[in-house]
Amino acid sequence: MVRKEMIAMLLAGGEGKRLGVLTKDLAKPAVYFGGKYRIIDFTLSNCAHSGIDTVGVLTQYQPLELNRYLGIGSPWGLDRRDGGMTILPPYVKQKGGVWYKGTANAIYQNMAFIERYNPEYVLVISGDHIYKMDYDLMLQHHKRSGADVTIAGLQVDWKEASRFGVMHVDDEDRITAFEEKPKNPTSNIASMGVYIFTWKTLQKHLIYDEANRNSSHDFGKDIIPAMMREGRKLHAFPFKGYWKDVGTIESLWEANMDLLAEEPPLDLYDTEWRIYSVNPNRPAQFTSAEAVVTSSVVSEGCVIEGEVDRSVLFYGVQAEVGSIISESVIMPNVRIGKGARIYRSIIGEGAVIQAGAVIGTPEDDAITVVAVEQYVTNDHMVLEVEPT
Ligand code: ADQ
Ligand code: ADP
Repeated sequence: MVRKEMIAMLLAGGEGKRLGVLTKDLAKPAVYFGGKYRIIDFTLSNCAHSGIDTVGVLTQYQPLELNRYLGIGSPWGLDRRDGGMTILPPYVKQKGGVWYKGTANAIYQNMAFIERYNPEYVLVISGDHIYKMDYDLMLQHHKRSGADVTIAGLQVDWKEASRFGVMHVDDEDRITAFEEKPKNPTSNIASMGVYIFTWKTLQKHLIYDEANRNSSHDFGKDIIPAMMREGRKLHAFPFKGYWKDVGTIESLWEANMDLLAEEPPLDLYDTEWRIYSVNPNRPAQFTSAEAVVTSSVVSEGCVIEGEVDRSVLFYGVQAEVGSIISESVIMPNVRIGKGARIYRSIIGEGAVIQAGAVIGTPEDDAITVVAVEQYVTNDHMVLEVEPT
C-alpha cells in the first residue's frame, strides 16, 4: 500500500434526531442543502481542494441512501485505486461485530484501515457541517507547532456556545482548557469538530480509551479531555470563514436562507472552490408567463407557474398557478398545487401539497416541516403518500 502523509476519516454515522422527520430514513450527511447539494458534499469537496485523496467514510445510521449517493466517490475525485473513498460500516469480525459506540470507537474499530496507509497524521471530520476550509493550511499549522492534536476553532455567539466543545487558548494558540458542551461556557471559541491528530499519539489514546469502561468513547467527551489531562500538546487552528452546524431544523433553514443574502456569507459561485455533487441530470428549469421569482435559488427541472420569493428550490419542483412559496426550502420533486401557500417551511423530498393547502404562516417565527413524501390536503390533513 502506498504510504500517505495524511488520510481523512469522515464521521457520517450520527442519527441527527434533532432534524426530526427529515432524517427518519436518511443519515444527516445525506440531507439536502442549498438547491443542489447534500450536506456531506461540503466536507468531501474540502478534501478534494485540500489535496486529500484517501477518505474513510464511517457510516452507521440509515446508510442506504448515503451509500448510494456516495457511489465510488467520482464527483469528489475519490474514485481511485490508490487511496480514494472507502465506506466503513460497522462490520462483523471473528469475535462478533459491535455497533459503533461513539465517534472515537468508530475510529478505533477502523484502526486496521488507517494502518494500511501508515500515515503520519489523521484528519477527523464530520459530514454535518456547511463550510469551505483548506485542511492543508491546518496541517501546516499542526506541523509547525508540533502538536499532538490541532482542533479547528471559531468564535460563536455566546448564547450558542453551550452546544459545542469550547476551549481557552493562549497567545500561541495552545489550548489551555477544553470543555465539552458546558452548561455555563467560559469561552466562546468553539471546536468545529475538525481535528488533525498525530496518528501514533491518537492510536495510543484510542486503545487506552477503549479499555475504559466508564468512557462514552467520544472525541469531545473523552479523547480530548484525556489528552488535556495527560499534558499532551493541543493547539487550536483559528478559522475565520463561514461555518454552520446544521443539526437542527432552525439552523438548516437559516443556512439555506443565508445563501439568498445580497452578499452571501458562503459563496457558492466561487469557481476556485467549487462544491461538487452528483448531477441530477434534469432538464433546464422553466418559468411560465404567470411566474414571479425573486431572490431565490431555483434548480434544474423545476416548473414554476406561481410566486417564489426568498426560497431555495431543489430539482424537479412543480409549483402550479397561483401558488405562493415564501422563505422556504423545497426539497426535490415536490408538487405544489394551484393556489397552495407555503411560508417559512421546509418541505421534504417528494411531498405533495394539494391545491389550496396552507403551510406555515408569514407572521410566525417557527419553521414548519413537511415530511418526505407526505401528502398535505387543503384541510391540513397530513397523510402518507402511497408508493407508486
Ligand atoms: P456533536 O455535534 O455532538 O459534537 P457528535 O454527535 O459527536 O457531534 O457527532 C460528530 C459526527 O460524528 C457527526 O458527523 C455524526 O454524524 C458522526 N457520528 C456520531 N456518532 C457516530 C458513530 N457512532 N459512528 C459514526 N459517526 C458518528 C462534536 C464535538 C464538539 C464540537 C461539535 C461541532 O464533540 O466538541 O463542538 O462536534 O459540531
Ligand atoms: P443530533 O442532531 O440529534 O445531535 P447527531 O448526528 O449529532 O444527532 O448524533 C447524535 C447521537 O446519536 C450521537 O451521540 C451518536 O452517538 C448517536 N448515534 C449515532 N448513531 C446511532 C445509532 N445508529 N443508533 C443510536 N444512536 C446513534
